[in-house]
Formats: sequence, structure tokens, C-alpha cells
Amino acid sequence: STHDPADRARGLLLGAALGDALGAPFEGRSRVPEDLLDELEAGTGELPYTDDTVLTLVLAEHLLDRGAGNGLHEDTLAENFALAWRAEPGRGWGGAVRDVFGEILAGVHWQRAAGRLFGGSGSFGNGGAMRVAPVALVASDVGEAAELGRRSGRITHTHPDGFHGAAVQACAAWLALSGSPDPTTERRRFLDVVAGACGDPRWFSLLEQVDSATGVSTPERAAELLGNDVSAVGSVPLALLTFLLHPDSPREAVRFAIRAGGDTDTVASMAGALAGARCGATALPERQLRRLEGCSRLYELGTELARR
Ligand code: F2R
Ligand code: MG
Ligand code: MG
Ligand code: MG
Repeated sequence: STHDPADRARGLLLGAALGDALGAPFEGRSRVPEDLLDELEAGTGELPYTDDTVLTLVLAEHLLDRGAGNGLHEDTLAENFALAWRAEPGRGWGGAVRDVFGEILAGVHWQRAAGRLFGGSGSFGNGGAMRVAPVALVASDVGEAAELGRRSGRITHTHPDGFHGAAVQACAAWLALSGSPDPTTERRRFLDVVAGACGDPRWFSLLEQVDSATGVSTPERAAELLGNDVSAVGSVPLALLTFLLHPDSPREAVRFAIRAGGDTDTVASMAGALAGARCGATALPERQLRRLEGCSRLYELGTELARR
């Protein structure tokens, strides 16, 4: 791990984007053969990111604009999310969230637009969690990370599974940045602190399942135990497990997440954010970073957010 806060901030953002970009070609595949992943890693072409990173960038820029201690402003953030979708509708967006963005741009309030999805139950997709990591860079404690995670998630994901999932990933990112509890020696405590800060009973038991799964030896088995789909409950636990298995190697974390199949870009992005936050951008594979779309923008944003 690294002790330089700027390196950690850059690692969080670049780890998220790199996981997204490396996972994207395999999204939706139930199995990802290791040689296909080796081939992608060894390549030389650009690594384009997807919706996960588009929205992570919007949130990071919003937090920077808001300045120290000012948290987030939902109306502005909702509009910026929607504008980002309209600017790049081909980035691989979730089906329901596109409707929310369309309605926001047509003048409907985000709360109403998001709340009426799926017959009024709201979305439980992982879209709130996939973009949430930057809130950890401005939260002063794990409780504030949870609160900012929930609030940013609710803009599009009003189902409790969806916004609590965002809170859980936000807490894990905050703890990964802070270095304590240490995920290499205090796994159980790491998960307990996340569960406590989230405060939702359903996530408490999901995080217990993560703890019970730490003995797995293959990504396939991890996916069987915890799921690997586009729901928050079917992907955030796998991302946390991945980080706990590979806390000191962002590259191994991203590879494990992708080999688990399913929602590969999103699980790899969430796991990459956690391992990147702990280890710093200097621990990310340099050759891959040079191929990553938006690398310098993400690097600068990390530097500026760390200064706050
Ligand atoms: N959408 C994708 N990938 C598929 C398309 C990519 C491909 N390259 C292409 O365009 O051809 N990836 C992205 O979506 C996931 C994040 O989704 P998000 O933002 O949460 O969207 P949404 O639509 O709100 O939820 C996702 C799906 O979950 C199901 N669902 C959610 N809530 C539900 C509920 N209450 N009842 C029933 N089903 C519910 C729906 O099928 C939603 O469409 C990430 O993987 C990102 O990478
Ligand atoms: Mg995506
Ligand atoms: Mg995805
Ligand atoms: Mg290093």
C-alpha cells in the first residue's frame, strides 16, 4: 500500500477506469478464458471505458466543483448525469436508467423519474455503486461516505438494494483509502465496519456471505457463491470479495473480477477502485494506463481531489 494521499486518489479513479475498460469486452459472458484476458492485456490498442467511468467522472467533477465540505447537490448532479448520457448514448448504459436520464432532460424531477421505474419499486441495478467511489475522496469519515453513497445512488436507484449497494461500495472505498481496518489482516473487521456504516440488515447478511466466501480459490466459484450480475446485490459483494482476496495487487484484483464473468466491467471497476485506492496509481500497470482512454483527465482529477 502507499501513504501518499494524491497517489491513492489517482489510484482510486484510475483503478476504477482501468477495471471498466479491461472488463468491457467481456461484459455478459458467463466464462472468461484466461488466455483472452492475457491477449487483451498484452495488446497495444486504446482501452475505451464505458458508462461506469462516464458517471464516475461526472461525480468526481461534481465533488471538485462543490469544494471542501459541501458534499453533493442532487439536482445539479442529476442533470450532469443525464447530460453525460445524452452526450454519449453509445457507452453501454442500463436499460432503465436511460429512461430516467431522458425524463430528467425533459424536465421531470429526478426523484419522480427514478421512483416510478419498475412499477414504483425503483431500480436495484448496480449503476449507483459502479460510479460512487469518488465520494470516498471527500468524506471525512466512513459514516459520511455511506451517506454520500446513498444520496448519490438514490438519484437514479430508489430501490433500497440499489442505494444501499452504493453506500457499501462508498464505505469500502473510504476504508481502502484510509488503510484501516487493514484488509490483509483484518478482513472480518473491514466487512463489519462497512456493514455497520451501511446499517441495512440485508447488506449485513450479504457482507457475512462475503466473509464466508474468502476461502474460495477460483473466480468461477466466487461468482457461484455471490453472483455476478447487473444488480447491486449480485455484484457489490463479489467486488468486495475480490478486493479482500487481492488487496495489494490492483492488476490481480481486476483480473479476478473479470474472470468471474457476468458484469465484468462493473465488478472489475469497483474492485479496481478499491485496490487502486489502497495501492495508489503507481501500483497500476503502466503500459495499460498509457492505453487507457481519459487517463490524464482521471490523473489530474485525482490530484485535485486529494488537494481538498
Ligand atoms: N447495461 C450494461 N450492459 C449491457 C449493454 C452493454 C452493451 N455493450 C450494449 O450496449 O450493447 N451495462 C451497464 O449497466 C449496468 C448498470 O446498470 P444501471 O445503471 O443500474 O441500470 P438499470 O437499468 O437501472 O438497471 C440494470 C438492470 O437491472 C434490472 N433491474 C433493475 N431494477 C429492477 C427491478 N426493480 N425489477 C426488475 N429488474 C430490475 C433491469 O434489467 C435493468 O435494466 C452496468 O453493468 C453497466 O456497465
Ligand atoms: Mg459499463
Ligand atoms: Mg457493467
Ligand atoms: Mg509501486
